[in-house]
Amino acid sequence: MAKKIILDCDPGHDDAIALLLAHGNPDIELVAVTTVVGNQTLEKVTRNALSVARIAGITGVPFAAGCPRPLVRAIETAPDIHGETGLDGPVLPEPTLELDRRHAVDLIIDTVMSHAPGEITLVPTAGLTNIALAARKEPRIVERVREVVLMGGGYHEGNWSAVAEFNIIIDPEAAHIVFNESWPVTMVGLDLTHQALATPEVAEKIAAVGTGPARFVGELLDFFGATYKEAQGFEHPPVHDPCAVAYVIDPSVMTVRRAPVDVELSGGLTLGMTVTDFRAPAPADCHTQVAVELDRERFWALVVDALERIGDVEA
Ligand code: PIR
Ligand code: CA
Repeated sequence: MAKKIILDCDPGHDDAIALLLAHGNPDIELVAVTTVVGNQTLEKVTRNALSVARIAGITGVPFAAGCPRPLVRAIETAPDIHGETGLDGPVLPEPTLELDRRHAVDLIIDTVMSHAPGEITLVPTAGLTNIALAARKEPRIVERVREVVLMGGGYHEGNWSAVAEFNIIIDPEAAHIVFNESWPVTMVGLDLTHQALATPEVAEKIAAVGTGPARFVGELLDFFGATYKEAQGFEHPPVHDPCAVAYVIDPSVMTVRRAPVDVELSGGLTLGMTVTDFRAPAPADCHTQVAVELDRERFWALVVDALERIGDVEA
């Protein structure tokens, strides 16, 4: 049976690719998409999500907008990487889907509570504001969710400070809530996603699919590749968010290690660090694990396969 997921995102070039992967893969059923401030303002990332839905041919899935700012901190966006729109590069079509009237937090709660325990997996690929608030508003979701597979953090790498990753540091209090609830959490962090580099060979395989959605991904990678080179000195851009979706599709696409993770809230230099304790043995109540090594070939094969299945979409 296909795994049911809620994708909580801030598109974002790699979020857009995560959405395409989730939609095109037969082992995933996308049951809701929610947005949150992150790479750009809530208004921009929500519009981007709806435009991507049109490009991908996603219909019949509720999309809802969530929190317009983090719990405590001021808004921080990433225009250096994702541009002024949050999805600079390709020309985006006017959205055709209508936004669900519910707040994302309520859509998450309604979806989890109306499914059987263990049915819904949460896949956050942005700041954790919506997820944290959902856990606080309806604590029963914590037991009911199958697992949380999130893109964020890292045990050795940072990208927004020496030790912190963007999705965690933009709302560290929310991340603290999510990592400290009792649900199983898989942290697909920078240690893993920096292995998912869109090399020219990858871009070639995607171009060879030859469809509208594949061309869209090519344009995303062109822009993302240029900004990643300029702003972060990467030869090829790391495509973070689809890695979390890939783990849900097939956990054997990466190795993971069970280890306690907590989020630093008071460090002078280490705010937002996902402090990971690798001392053995992991405590019996350890409910967190971190992604370590990616099977790159199989990961990219999943992305290409999803694009092939999506095919050409009537606009
Ligand atoms: C990527 C992101 C933010 C900043 C940079 N420099 C690069 C976004 C991606 O969408 C991904 O979810 C996560 N945040 C990676 O840090
Ligand atoms: Ca993201």
